[in-house]
Order: sequence, then structure tokens, then C-alpha cells
Amino acid sequence: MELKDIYENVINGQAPAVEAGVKAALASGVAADAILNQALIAAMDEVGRRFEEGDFFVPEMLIAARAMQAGLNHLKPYLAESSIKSAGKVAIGTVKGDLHDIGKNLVAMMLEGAGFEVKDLGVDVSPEAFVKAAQEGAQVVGMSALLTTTMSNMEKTIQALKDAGLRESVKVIIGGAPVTQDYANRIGADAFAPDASSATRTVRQLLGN
Ligand code: B1M
Repeated sequence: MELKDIYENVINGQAPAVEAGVKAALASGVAADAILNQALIAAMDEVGRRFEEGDFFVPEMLIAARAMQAGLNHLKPYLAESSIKSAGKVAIGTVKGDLHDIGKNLVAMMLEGAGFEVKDLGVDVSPEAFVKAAQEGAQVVGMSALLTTTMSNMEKTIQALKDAGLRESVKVIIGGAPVTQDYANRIGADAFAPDASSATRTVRQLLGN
């Protein structure tokens, strides 16, 4: 199985074929970081591009992200051994009071697909839990909210980061259906992203990658 086949199978959302492809490539001696960069990450970049151009929609992106994840799960033990460097550490969660996680999961998967080390804090995440993740080394804190009633917890989290003396050392990106760039400006977030693929690009920019 060639890297190009893995790449195509990720784009087409063929999880079992991606997994089989990764196993075959490893067995034939292809380096884990080559599989990651030239097949999995490259494919997710292409998926993001197609999404932004309106050729792909959320379902296709989700299916591709799951296929990428299937390959990545198999690759992870080998990556630990390789010299690959993480693109950066991101802690992501859905804010307190909010249980919507489909968009957040998609953003997390796209970030992981782009080579970031992602700590998924889950849903209903308190400001204190985001602060703890920043204390534990997250360079970027990502918050998602789907309810107008929970958006204010983004501002509370930013305040909690300030109170903990961490605001200068961590970048904050926010997103979710009711969230806007205006709102991000108003609450002092570093960035807003309207969708998962632009979130990846924005996090790269925030970290100067
Ligand atoms: Co809820 N819900 N829901 N719901 N739900 C909405 C959000 C709602 C708009 C539906 C409606 O009334 N039309 C409405 C909110 C209204 C408002 O606040 N203005 C609503 C409501 C009211 C509720 C409940 C209060 C209903 C009730 O119980 N009375 C309740 C709240 C529970 C809670 O959270 N405490 C509730 C519950 C649920 C379910 C559990 C049934 C389920 C969630 C399942 C789950 O997530 N595991 C659910 C669902 C599925 C929805 C809708 C239908 C779909 C949301 C979704 O997954 N979209 C939603 C209506 C809608 O949006 N059409 C709705 C797909 C997803 C890929 O998009 O999450 O926007 P999204 O993510 C995008 C971008 O926003 C962005 O990238 C993603 C991918 O492109 N993005 C980020 C997201 N996070 C980001 C973070 C970033 C960057 C980008 O940086 C960190």
C-alpha cells in the first residue's frame, strides 16, 4: 500500500482501508513520520481545503477525520519512538454548562491531524479545568460553545487565566455556532475560527508555525 492510497482513503473516509494501509506501510519499513506527514496530515489539509471551497460538508469532513483517526491510533506507538516533533500543545473543551461536542471533536481531530498534541478536556469544562490544562503546559486553550447561555463562560475562563497569571503565556481560540469574531474581540480572546479547518490554520498562526 502506497502513501498515496492512504492519502486518498483518508479523503474518501475509508477508515478500515486507512488502518490497513498504515499497517502495511509500517510493515514494509515506511517511517512513521512519513506516513503521518505525507499521508494523514496532507490528506486532512486537502479535506480542509475542499471544505473551505464548499466541495465538502460537515459529514464528509467528519468521516474523513474518523478515517484519519483510525490510522493515527495505529501510528501513535511508533511516533513516540520517532523523532517527530509536535506542532504544539492544545487543550480543547466545550465550556461549562454545554454538552455539545460534535464540532469540538471535529476541531480536535483536525488539530491532531495537523500534528498538534491535543488534550481533549471533554464537555462541561469549568474555567478551573482550562486553567489547570494551561498550567500543565498547553500553549493554546480552545473553547467551544453552542449555546448563547454558555458563551459567557468563555469570558469567565479568560478571566480565570488572567487571575492565575497565565494569560500572557497562553493563546486562546474560541468557536461554535453562536460565537463571532466580534464576540472574540469583546472578551479578549486571541482568535476566533468559524470552522474546524480554519481553526487548524489559525492555531498554526497563533503559534507562529
Ligand atoms: Co442542541 N442546541 N441543545 N443538542 N443542538 C443547538 C445548538 C440549537 C441551536 C438548536 C436550536 O434550537 N435550533 C439550540 C441553541 C439555541 C441557542 O442557544 N441560541 C440548542 C439547544 C437549545 C439545546 C438544549 C438546551 C435543548 C434542551 O434540552 N432544551 C440542550 C442543551 C444541552 C446542554 O448542552 N446543556 C441541547 C442538547 C443537544 C443534544 C444533546 C440533543 C445534541 C448534542 C449532541 C452532542 O453534541 N454530542 C444537540 C445538537 C446535535 C444540536 C444541533 C442540532 C447540532 C449541533 C452540531 O453538532 N452541529 C444544534 C442546531 C444546529 O447547530 N443546527 C443545536 C454540527 C457541528 C459540526 O457544528 O458545533 O457549530 P458546530 O461546530 C462547527 C463550528 O461551529 C466550529 O467548527 C465546527 C466544525 O466546522 N467550531 C469551532 C465549534 N467549536 C469550535 C471551537 C474552535 C473553533 C471552531 O476553537 C476552539
